Amino acid sequence: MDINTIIKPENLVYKRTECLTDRTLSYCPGCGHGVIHRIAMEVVEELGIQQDTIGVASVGCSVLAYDFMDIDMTQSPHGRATAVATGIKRCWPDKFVFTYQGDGDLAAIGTAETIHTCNRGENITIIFVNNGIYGMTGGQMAPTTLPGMRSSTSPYGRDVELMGNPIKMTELVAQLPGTYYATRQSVHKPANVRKAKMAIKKAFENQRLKKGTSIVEIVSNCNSGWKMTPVESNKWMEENMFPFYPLGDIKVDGQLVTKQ
Ligand SMILES: Cc1ncc(C[n+]2csc(CCOP(=O)(O)OP(=O)(O)O)c2C)c(N)n1
Ligand code: SF4
Repeated sequence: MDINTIIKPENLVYKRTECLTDRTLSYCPGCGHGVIHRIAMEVVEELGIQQDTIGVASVGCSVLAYDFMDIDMTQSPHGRATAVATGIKRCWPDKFVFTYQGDGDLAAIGTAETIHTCNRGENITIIFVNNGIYGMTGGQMAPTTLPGMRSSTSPYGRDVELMGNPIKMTELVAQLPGTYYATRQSVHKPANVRKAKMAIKKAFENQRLKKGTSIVEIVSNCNSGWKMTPVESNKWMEENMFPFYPLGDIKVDGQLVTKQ
């Protein structure tokens, strides 16, 4: 079989969504950000809302998200993404507005914005990529760094006595009345990618129904910052991140999900 037979349209099994640009992603090979970009934009395409979606990129490795997502986007550094998204949504209540934030951005410099946005029940979608460290700036400890986890600023492992406990932001904001949907997903395996995509779709559909804030946390790797190969980092994530940050729904349709 020659190449021209293989690439016939009827043999097509995957096509990149037109909601992504042709730019080469700036992420490290093996990093979850690229997959999360793809599924977010596939959701936008499937819902037919490319012209009606406005994204807010934050600070961190995803600072250039507006180069990769072919929709209207702005950028709001230093944790202010949900505040900017609030303003955009209030000006254009019928647009689909989302933020794309790492844990350093959302759970450290943006703690106040995140909590108050959820508490106000702003009708937006928050995509929160939790890789447990500050990726872009060199792998420093973040509020989400696990106890004992090594980072460039906790080279002997996070000492809880000295550095405090990690914050489970999604559980925290799920307690707030304005948070309508809170879930934690991952993208390290095809089945998980599908679940994460369904969660992002639900979060966008909640906006159409004007239900309040939806937050989709995606536990991801930072293979460069964790100083591991992509395969090692996914294994490490399963063995260490998931027990502390269990995958699954935390609040659905405004109701907290009781874990058995
Ligand atoms: C001292 C200092 N504080 C804050 C910043 C802002 N800042 C730029 S990138 C970054 C890291 C963001 O990490 P995260 O949100 O976890 O995203 P990742 O790069 O891991 O995807 C921060 C905090 C900075 N550069 N220097
Ligand atoms: S430094 Fe980490 S978070 Fe940033 S692109 Fe590389 S692997 Fe991804």
